[in-house]
Amino acid sequence: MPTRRDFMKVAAETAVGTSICAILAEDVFAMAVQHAFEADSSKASTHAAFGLDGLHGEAAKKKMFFGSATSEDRIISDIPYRTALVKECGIIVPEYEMKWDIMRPSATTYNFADADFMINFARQNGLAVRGHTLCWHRALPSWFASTVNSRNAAQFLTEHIATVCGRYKGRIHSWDVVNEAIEPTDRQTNGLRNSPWFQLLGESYIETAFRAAHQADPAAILVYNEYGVEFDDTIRTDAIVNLLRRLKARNVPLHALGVQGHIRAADKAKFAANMQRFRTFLREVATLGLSIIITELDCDDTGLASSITTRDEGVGGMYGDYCSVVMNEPAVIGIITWGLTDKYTALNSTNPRSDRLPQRPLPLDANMVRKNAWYALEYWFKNTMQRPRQTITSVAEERVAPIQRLRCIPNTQQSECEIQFTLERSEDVLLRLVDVRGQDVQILAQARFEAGEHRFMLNYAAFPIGTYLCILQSPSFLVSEKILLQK
Ligand code: 9MR
Repeated sequence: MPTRRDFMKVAAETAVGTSICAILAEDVFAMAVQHAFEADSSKASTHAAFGLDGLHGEAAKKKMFFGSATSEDRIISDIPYRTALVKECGIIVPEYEMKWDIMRPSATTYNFADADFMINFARQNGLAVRGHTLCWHRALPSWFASTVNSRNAAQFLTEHIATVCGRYKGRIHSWDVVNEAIEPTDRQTNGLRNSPWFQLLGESYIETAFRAAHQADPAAILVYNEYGVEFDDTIRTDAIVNLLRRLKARNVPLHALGVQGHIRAADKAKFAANMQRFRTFLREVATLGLSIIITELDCDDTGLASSITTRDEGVGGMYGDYCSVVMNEPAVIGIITWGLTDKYTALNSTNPRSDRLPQRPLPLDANMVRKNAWYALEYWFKNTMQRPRQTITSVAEERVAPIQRLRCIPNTQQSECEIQFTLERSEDVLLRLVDVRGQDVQILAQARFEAGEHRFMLNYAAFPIGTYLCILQSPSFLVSEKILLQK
């Protein structure tokens, strides 16, 4: 029997779960319902249908994109968060679900469930997806060290990439193929990090990874993703540019640099002092013919006083300074923040404040309220130059699976409503009626139904008149029908 979580997943995968209804006014509710019946889940129609005015909406006017890192549990469990995510973002990136430690429970098996959920959620809400990450020195599974050796490492790497990229072929806007391969303080050749992959394969692992990714998904934008380029560390930035140059010289399929953008508000003066060098670095990368994506922007507020106003102004100011550099570089095509709301920032565990107050590094606060950082991004999306072409359209925007037919036919004289649905195969089904606030009014059925047509009679004499939503869901689909119940 499917669990509640299975049903919740399906609700979360659609733009019209109780979630949306719970907070939107009735006219928007009506549009949401209509949207559920427009099987076309293209981003444009989603954002138009909901009349969204979030950051991606602004970015898209300049042919850029805005999105954020997210994860499965918070999408499933947190309705206001999920709503804000769909409203603000045009693209999401799984913070965990596509890393080796989640995808590879053993050397011979794959866990696709979590990544599949993210892909389906994105698809059904008209969002693009960044894949993160195919080759990294961290988040490796526990079996890795004792199983992967210099004889089989290339095989492990190429097989993993072929399998994962192949599975999501056409569904991924851009892949972080290799993550954080430079660390000059490790004192290896070419400033490369002394990572397990480097130890096993030498520098060639980087090229191997990009070639495997391109072969498996030729349409995806392939990204080398790196941090620590904003400040006065030219040994580091030179090593990065030289790596990119070597890869381009060898015709490696590399399309963009990912600049993570983990910054600190307390580094404002340091950032200002190095702005020109940061600009030059971005120019150098652009000159190699690469696009640039800001992939993990957040602004650590440690070092700022406890006051919320002080921190929000400090963080917002730093977002503004950062944007004044990156938005003025035409090669920068989009911005992703590492989380959307302070509620889920990883910084509270990786770098807690000394006063133990939760950090405020992201565009929305823990109640999904827009902060200075949000307005700084909005300002810069409004004031940046239009990019020459829309890169986000490289995402395959398929039609969602054919819906299971659901019809509701009210009979006002009898205060009854006939509910009919047709299943293409035998399914565990939940059929329920919710009000415009998304509250369950009645569970009409929760059972296994055979393929074919089914009918229910709902007596609504005791219900207040008004608009309701009839929802039919199973672990694999969710459809809904708006009903106006009058007497
Ligand atoms: O934010 C992520 C944190 O919650 C994870 O524990 C960690 C390991 O999987 O990864 C963090 O995200 C990192 C990203 O994957 C790569 N760049 C640095 C990010 C912050 O550490």
